[in-house]
Amino acid sequence: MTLAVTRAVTRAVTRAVSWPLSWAVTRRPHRWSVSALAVLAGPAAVLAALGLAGPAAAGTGTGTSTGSSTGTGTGTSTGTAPTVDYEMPFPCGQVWTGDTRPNHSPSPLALDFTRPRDYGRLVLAAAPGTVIRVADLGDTSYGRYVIIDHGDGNSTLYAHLKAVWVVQGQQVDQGGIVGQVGDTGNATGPHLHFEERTDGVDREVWFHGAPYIPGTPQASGNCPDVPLSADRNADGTDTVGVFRSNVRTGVFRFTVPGAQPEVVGFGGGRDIPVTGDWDGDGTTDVGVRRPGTRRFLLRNVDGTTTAIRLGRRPDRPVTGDWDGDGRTDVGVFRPATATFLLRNATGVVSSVPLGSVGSIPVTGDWDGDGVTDVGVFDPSTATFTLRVAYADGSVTTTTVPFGAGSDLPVAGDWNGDGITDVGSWDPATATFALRLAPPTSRSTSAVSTIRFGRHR
Ligand SMILES: [Ca+2]
Ligand SMILES: [Ca+2]
Ligand SMILES: [Ca+2]
Ligand SMILES: [Ca+2]
Repeated sequence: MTLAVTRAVTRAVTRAVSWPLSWAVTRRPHRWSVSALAVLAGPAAVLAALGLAGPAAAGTGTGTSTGSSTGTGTGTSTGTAPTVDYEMPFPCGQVWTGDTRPNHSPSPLALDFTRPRDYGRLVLAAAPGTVIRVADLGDTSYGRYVIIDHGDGNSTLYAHLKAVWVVQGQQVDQGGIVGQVGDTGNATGPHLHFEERTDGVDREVWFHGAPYIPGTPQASGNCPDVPLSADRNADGTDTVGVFRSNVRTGVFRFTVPGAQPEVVGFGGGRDIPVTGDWDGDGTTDVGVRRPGTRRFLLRNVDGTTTAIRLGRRPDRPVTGDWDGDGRTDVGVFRPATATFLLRNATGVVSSVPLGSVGSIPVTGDWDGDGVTDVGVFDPSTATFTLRVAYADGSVTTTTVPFGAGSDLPVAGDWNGDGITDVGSWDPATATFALRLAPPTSRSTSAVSTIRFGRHR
């Protein structure tokens, strides 16, 4: 991605947010992070490094595929790193053990992951990508399974699922929920059958930059930051932030110009973050959508939580002031039908079709009339499509190419002119690029860059 001007104000923000990487797990073992050292010291140290208290969760699982599991954990490795930085397909910090055997189908390189009480546990995407297959083979083979395409011939496969939470064609981020551990297909007990593939052929499974040694309990490092925006001081200008999935809790971190980041703990580790001004006081509040219960949990100023149930599990949460009353409402984008479902203050839900199954939703007030509009980001073309509906019933859509296909889109009013601007966050560098012009403007606009969050 090419980035243009970095303004002085942005440099000040960048200085202010250059906080240390204090968390226990960093993403690359070659940095000799706490986690890398802990891995060398054994599973107990891994748990300690991840802040998991209590007895070690490592232990024998309760079921494998047909045949006995004979993983030996000899430590042999073919030594070839995948070109995708995979993480374990489980929530941050959860400890799982994968095993295999010589006659494991389709390859001894496939792994069966188990842990105590594993039935129904969440299965997460090991890397970002496109869901290219959702299938159900009944009582045979993989049963209910999903394949995610990560580009350049790389894919991952998740089998024997109890339930699938994604649809074919959908974009999933790293850590996105794929489904739940089950025992469908040819399985004698619950477990996750997992494969990493290159050009459709199984390859040695790697996690967190290192080969996984079968039979070894390992804590998941699938703890990606998610970018977001907020106006935390009610000055009419949005700043950026990230939501971090910790082992048990969710943590919002917002940039604060000239000061240390603001940290707000809310939600659980697998929740999807949302932001909005729920009470209309001008300050952006935090919230989450909990996919399992399909509930939005919105944190009020007085510390109470408002719960609103909306949508289905594969739906992606969105927020905006759909009715223009000054308070932010909730909604979802449904990938299967490429439709927004927007709930206003009285509970009425209206539907707005836009984009395609592979679109990532973004929302903002693109025309500055006080009513939030919808938009989508298409990763295949790195293009925003922004929709504005006018009072007379007419609708316009504007396309804005911005960022790269591997970026995650963000939207916010970066320059405080009342019109929402678009932006992007590059997961590889944890860098925001914020477009400082009305989205409907064709001018070559200035771009402000801010490095914030933990890169992947
Ligand atoms: Ca507020
Ligand atoms: Ca409203
Ligand atoms: Ca509007
Ligand atoms: Ca603006």
